[in-house]
Amino acid sequence: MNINPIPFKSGFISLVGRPNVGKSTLLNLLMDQKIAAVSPRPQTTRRKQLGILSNDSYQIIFMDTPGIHQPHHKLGEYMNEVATATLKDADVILWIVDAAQAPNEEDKLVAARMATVKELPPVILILNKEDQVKEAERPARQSEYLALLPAAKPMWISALRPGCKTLVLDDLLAHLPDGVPFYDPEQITDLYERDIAADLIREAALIHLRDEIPHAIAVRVDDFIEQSESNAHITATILVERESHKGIVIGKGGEMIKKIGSLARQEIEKMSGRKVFLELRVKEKKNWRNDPESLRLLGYEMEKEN
Ligand SMILES: Nc1nc2c(ncn2[C@@H]2O[C@H](COP(=O)(O)OP(=O)(O)OP(=O)(O)O)[C@@H](O)[C@H]2O)c(=O)[nH]1
Ligand SMILES: [Mg+2]
Repeated sequence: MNINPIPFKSGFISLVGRPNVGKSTLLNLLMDQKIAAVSPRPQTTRRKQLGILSNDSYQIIFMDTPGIHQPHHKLGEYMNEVATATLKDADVILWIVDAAQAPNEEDKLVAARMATVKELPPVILILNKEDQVKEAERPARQSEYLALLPAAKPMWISALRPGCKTLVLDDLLAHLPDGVPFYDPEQITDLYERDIAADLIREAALIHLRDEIPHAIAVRVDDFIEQSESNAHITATILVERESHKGIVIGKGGEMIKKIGSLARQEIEKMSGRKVFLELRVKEKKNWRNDPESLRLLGYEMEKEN
C-alpha cells in the first residue's frame, strides 16, 4: 500500500545533439559530479551512459549520448545509432545545441532524426553556452534553431553555471510521469568504474593530443585491481590505428604519455575517491574503427533488444 501522499515521479531523459555542444557537461552538472568524459574536441562520448538521479520524490534517468554526425567509419555509425535509439525510449528529450553558433548540417541531421520518431516525446531545446551569446542576438538564434523543430520548447542555459541545474530539473519534473524507481537509488550510472576510467584516459588523450590522432585512439582497461577501499592499480592500453601514431602518443622521452597518464590519474582519483596507480601502454590495432570484432571487444556494439 502506498501511504506516501506525494506521487513519486520517474522517467528517462535523452540528451541528444551534435558533437561538442555540452551534453556530457550538462549531465555532470545535473548529477552534481563528474561521471562523463568532457573535452573541447567533438566526439568525446562514444557510447550511451546513464546518469541516475534519485531522491525521496523522484528518480530521473538521464541518457547521455554520442554526438550525431556524418559518419566516416563503423564506429561513427554505431555512435549515431546509439544516440538515435534513445529518442524512442525517452519521456522527455533534451535537444542540446551550441547557441554560440548558427545551426549547421549536423544540427539539421539531429532534427531530422527526431522528426522521424513516431509519437515524439516532448522536446526541450537547450540553447547551451549562453555565456558566449550577446543578449541582443538571442531571439534570432533561438528562431534559427526552432525553425528546425518548431514543436520544441526553448530554454537558455550555460552548463558551466551551477545555477542552471534547478532550472532544467524543475522543467523536467513538470514533464515526468508518476512512476516507480527503475534502479537502486544508490546507483548513479550503468557503467562500471573501469569503463569510466577508460573514458577518462581517452579524455586526457583528447586534451593533450592534436589533429586527428585522438579520434583514432581507443582505450582498453586490462586490469583494475582494487587493492583496498582507498587504493586501485589500473593497467590500460591505448590502441592506435597506425604504427606511426605510437611514437606521437608516447612522445619524446615518454613525455606525452606521462602527461596523459598524469591528467587521467587525477580525474580517475576524483571520480573514484581512491588513490590510483595508473600504468599505460600503447599498441597498434590497425583500422579498429572499421573492424566489427575490435568494436565489439571495446564495447562499441548495440545492445540486443529482447
Ligand atoms: N563556454 C561554454 N563552454 C561550454 C558550455 N558547456 C560545455 N562547454 C564546453 O564545450 C566543450 C564540449 O563539451 P562536452 O560536454 O564534451 O560536449 P558533448 O556534447 O558531450 O560532446 P560529444 O561527447 O563530443 O558529443 C567542452 O570544452 C566544455 O567545457 C557552456 O555553457 N559554455
Ligand atoms: Mg559527450
